[in-house]
Amino acid sequence: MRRVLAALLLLIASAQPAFAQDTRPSWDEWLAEVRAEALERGIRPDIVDAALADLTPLERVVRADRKQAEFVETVDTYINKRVSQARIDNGQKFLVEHAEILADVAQAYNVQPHYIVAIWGMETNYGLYRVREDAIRSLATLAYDPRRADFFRRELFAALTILNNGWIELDDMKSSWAGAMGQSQFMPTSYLEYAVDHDGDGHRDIWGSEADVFASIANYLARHGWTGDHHWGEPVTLPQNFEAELAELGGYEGSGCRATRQHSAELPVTTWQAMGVRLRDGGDLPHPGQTASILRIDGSSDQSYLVYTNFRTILRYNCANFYALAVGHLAEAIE
Ligand SMILES: [Ca+2]
Repeated sequence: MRRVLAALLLLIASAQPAFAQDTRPSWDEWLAEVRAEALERGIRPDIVDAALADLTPLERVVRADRKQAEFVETVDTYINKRVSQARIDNGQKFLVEHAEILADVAQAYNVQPHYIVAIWGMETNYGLYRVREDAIRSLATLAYDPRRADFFRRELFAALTILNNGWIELDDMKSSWAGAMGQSQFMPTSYLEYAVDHDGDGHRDIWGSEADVFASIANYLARHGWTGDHHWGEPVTLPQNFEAELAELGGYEGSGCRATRQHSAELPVTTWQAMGVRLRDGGDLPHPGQTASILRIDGSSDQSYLVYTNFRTILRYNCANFYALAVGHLAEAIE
């Protein structure tokens, strides 16, 4: 026991950083183990060899991961930056350009075209922003890094499964530094679950086929509870006594992803109307037949929104209220 204590004291005294790093196997040892597990999971040897032989970690991926700042922006700054006039113009252009495929996808999944295009616009600026990293290399780097090793290891095996299924070629499997793939920015596990081959060529090509990109986004939304004739929400004003009345009606959500914890309980729109919630221009709340939550940004009463169930579905794509608000505003602007 005394020896353990001495060793601990020595560790504390030495200026070594995180000791998780010290106990890691070398990259080569680790990679050999990943290869063995991939084969065990039934990935074909030629796929394993092509994807993992001579693989080296990507230093800039780890740097990008460490740099992810918790930057503070107001909701207005965030939305103005991402819902720029140029992005609205492009969204309208692409909505017309791809009208036929979008109509087909919208019908198949019951998701309105302008929401599909808005998510595509937010994720990769309508595919104009090309993700450039090799997905396998980025994922392997982050799976070796101790910070979120388990998460990325699962994603790495999902990516190998995608290659094994022949849905995309290794050289075409590009991602962001964090492993989000293609124009719809799907992590490999989401891809396995939700990506769709809509143009019927045998590939779920979220990198190069607009039909597949649109159908994959729509399928993701549909499978997370999207209602095709509803929209995202409304900017509203709250009555003076809002917090006290809300407390009696169930208060805040307190569960789900980080963003939904800022949502009030979900109640009939008529209840909010009776409480004195109004549209920001003073009008009555539309859609009395729906249910909705109140979202207050930083507890400020002039940044409040009535959000319908579709808003929660957008949060399943990316659990950040600012993101979902930007998607909602962009979709409305390009409709
Ligand atoms: Ca396809």
